[in-house]
Amino acid sequence: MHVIDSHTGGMPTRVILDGGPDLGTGSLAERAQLLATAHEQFYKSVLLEPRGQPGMVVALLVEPDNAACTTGVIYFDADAVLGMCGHATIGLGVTLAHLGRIDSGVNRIDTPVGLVTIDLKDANTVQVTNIESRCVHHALTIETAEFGPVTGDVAYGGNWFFIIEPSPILVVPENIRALTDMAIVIREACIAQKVGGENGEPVDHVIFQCASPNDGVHSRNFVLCPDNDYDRSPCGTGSSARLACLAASGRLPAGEEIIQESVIGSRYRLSYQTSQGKGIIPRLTGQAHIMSESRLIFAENDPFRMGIRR
Ligand code: PYC
Repeated sequence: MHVIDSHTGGMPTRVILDGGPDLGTGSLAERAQLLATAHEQFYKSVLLEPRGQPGMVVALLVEPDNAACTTGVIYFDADAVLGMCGHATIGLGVTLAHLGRIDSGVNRIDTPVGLVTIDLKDANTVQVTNIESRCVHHALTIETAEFGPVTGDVAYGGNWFFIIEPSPILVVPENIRALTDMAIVIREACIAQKVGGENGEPVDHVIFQCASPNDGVHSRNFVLCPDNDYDRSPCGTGSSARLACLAASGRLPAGEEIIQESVIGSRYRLSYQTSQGKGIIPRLTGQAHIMSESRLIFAENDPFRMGIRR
């Protein structure tokens, strides 16, 4: 299996160029569903240690539904197939440029949740225009046994987010363990209390949001992903969901650019345009760096060829 690894603001992406499972000829959404339901062993083996690393997301290149797209892609982490992934789309753009498959300028990418565009600004910088994102519930309170009531917004940015602002815990690297533990409890409470999308979609990510102490930076976040690890980048789909909430509450006008930083200090530039539908069209710009190009080997006699199960 031929892979290229990059990181976007510290968050790893593994692009699989060939060697994935046969997902048939259904729509991209159907192929993603088949990957989620019938190929769990495959996606765990590529992402769990020893071949993978915590937090890593795979971008599996597949045929697009839409022939006008440069490629189709299915994103997944060690625990779930994702609708979209912002940091991995930036990593994908830089990887395709590294391979000489795209030049500077705009390319369309097909994902299971819709078409996104990447605009390659230089060898490391990509601007992503995401799918329409929306805030579906404002200031909803859930109950948790450990932390009492917690209030947040439910929003969609390609994945489903519960966004708590201001964060009850200081968003600094020293608190990553405490932030992770609290976010897991909150996600479980959202699922148990059926807080999610309009059609019952479960919350799969939790965001703690706060002001940044750094000049010129609008805000800082901590994002919990489905694999119970945190996003080292400011999370592209999470930033999209948050932009939708800022727009819905009149806190950010269309076209105004802000800087969002992650808990480890990596940054995206964010803005949005209004859309015809209920939400907004987010735009995020970030940087990725190639780390390695390799072939993964899964020998029959390797006791950990399926990854170290957690
Ligand atoms: O950047 O959208 C994102 C993302 C989702 C999960 C990890 N990163």
